Amino acid sequence: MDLGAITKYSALHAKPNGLILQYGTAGFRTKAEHLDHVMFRMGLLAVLRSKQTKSTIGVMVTASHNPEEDNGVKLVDPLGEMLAPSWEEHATCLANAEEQDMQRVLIDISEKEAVNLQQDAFVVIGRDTRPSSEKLSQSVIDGVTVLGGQFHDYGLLTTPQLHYMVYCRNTGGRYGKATIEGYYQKLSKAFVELTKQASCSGDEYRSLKVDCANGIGALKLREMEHYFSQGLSVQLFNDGSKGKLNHLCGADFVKSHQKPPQGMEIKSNERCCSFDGDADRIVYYYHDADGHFHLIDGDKIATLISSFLKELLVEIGESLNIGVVQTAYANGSSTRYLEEVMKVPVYCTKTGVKHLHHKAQEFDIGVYFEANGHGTALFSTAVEMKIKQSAEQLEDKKRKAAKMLENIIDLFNQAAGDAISDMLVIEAILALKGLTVQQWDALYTDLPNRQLKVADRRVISTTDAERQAVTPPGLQEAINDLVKKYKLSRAFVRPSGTEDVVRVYAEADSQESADHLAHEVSLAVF
Ligand code: 16G
Ligand code: ZN
Repeated sequence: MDLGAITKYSALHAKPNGLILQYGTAGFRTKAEHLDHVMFRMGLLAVLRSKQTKSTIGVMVTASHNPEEDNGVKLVDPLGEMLAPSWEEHATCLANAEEQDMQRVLIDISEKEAVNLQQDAFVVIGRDTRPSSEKLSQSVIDGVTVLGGQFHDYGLLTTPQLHYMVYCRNTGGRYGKATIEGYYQKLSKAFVELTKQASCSGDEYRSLKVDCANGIGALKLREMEHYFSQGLSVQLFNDGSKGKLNHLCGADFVKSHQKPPQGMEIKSNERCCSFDGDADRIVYYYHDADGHFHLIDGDKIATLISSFLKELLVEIGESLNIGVVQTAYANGSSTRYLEEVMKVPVYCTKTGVKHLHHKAQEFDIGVYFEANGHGTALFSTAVEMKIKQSAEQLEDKKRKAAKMLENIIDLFNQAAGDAISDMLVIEAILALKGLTVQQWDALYTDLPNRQLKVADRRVISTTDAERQAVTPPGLQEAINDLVKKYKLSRAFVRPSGTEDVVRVYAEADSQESADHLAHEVSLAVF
């Protein structure tokens, strides 16, 4: 390590005095003007992580659904996964070190993690469309090069595309080609194969309105659309040509306000979806004939996907274990439907993609979605091989089903939840099953629910995948008593991982009851 050079360059990316940041569930996120030093230091850290794992590491510059003035950064581990927890702590330490302590912190991390400093390092970098992202990604590159790391700058990418690149590079090309072209080709080939088999080929199944949150999703979908246009035509809204990123549009807006984005005209029963600002989340929606808005969130997406996968397995005659992973935010109706009607085991983890992803890896086929629309499906290597074999060896209907499953596996981004990939999976399933958006929505009825925020997150700690409050003492008992007053009710509180607030969630048999319960629980938090 050339400590002299690090000190010199670090001074060019100086940390604002007194600024303390934490590597949270989605990396670092704050106002873009406060992030230059963090970017430089994450470049340094990515090199150390790359040397330690002897693999390519990813750095993504984005603040997802946050306002345009914000930015953020997260590191991507070798298999396209979120950074390991012990390295999250290193990231926090390094980002908060005062200038004069930088060298010591870097040496500490290298020693603790037994990093061989002679080892080569390779880092890949991607960024979203925020005005601040280009300069900030340059600061990441400064950090990488000052520690002697090699890099490839992919420039503008969706977050899941960067995860895909990292995964491809570390699996010797087995998963796919680590180029944007490779990504488009892999997904589109699988999608077109699938839709060829769909018997319902009416226009209804072939067109979709997409709200791109004025973000990177628009750019990438435009580049990609001619690859899959044979199977689907997409009409893009909020494509960044006029509006501001995530402003009154995008998956987060639609999910939290339960209304359509601005700038999109919706005719009754038309299928629409929204991406978030970095295209790793997706929700669907439509207006019914009476003009009522219906949201189809991550829970219903998981239901559609897991029921389709289960049907294919039955058809092929394979009994593999499928698990669905949710968080405490999953609507009670979705959990009940999955367990009681579909007979699929459901597991609950803490909020944050890394928790769901890890749990989903325990199954032959693990489907995970957060209600907010972030999710994907994971297939074990053994399953992938088995299905490939079946697609070659079986006959007739069974062979057809195995072939379908093989393509569905290729269509999922198994490195991370991916709005583009999920959209194509959903569109393929709807076409193959001949389901309209209303029929999909009618699988079950969401229980009315309400979310509120209250201050002070430091007093709250939780257990049981955030469903039970441990502190302050007496709070959980109070929540239990309140919940008993309502029908089909459930409520929990949890400290947010991204804002300085406590989140309150309540659901019940009517909107009025859910609203009351949420209000009463938030009073109990004080
Ligand atoms: C982050 C998480 C998201 C989670 C959200 C919860 C990732 C990539 N993102 O954005 O999955 O739903 O945090 O936020 O893990 P909260 O803790 O403020 O409720
Ligand atoms: Zn996002």
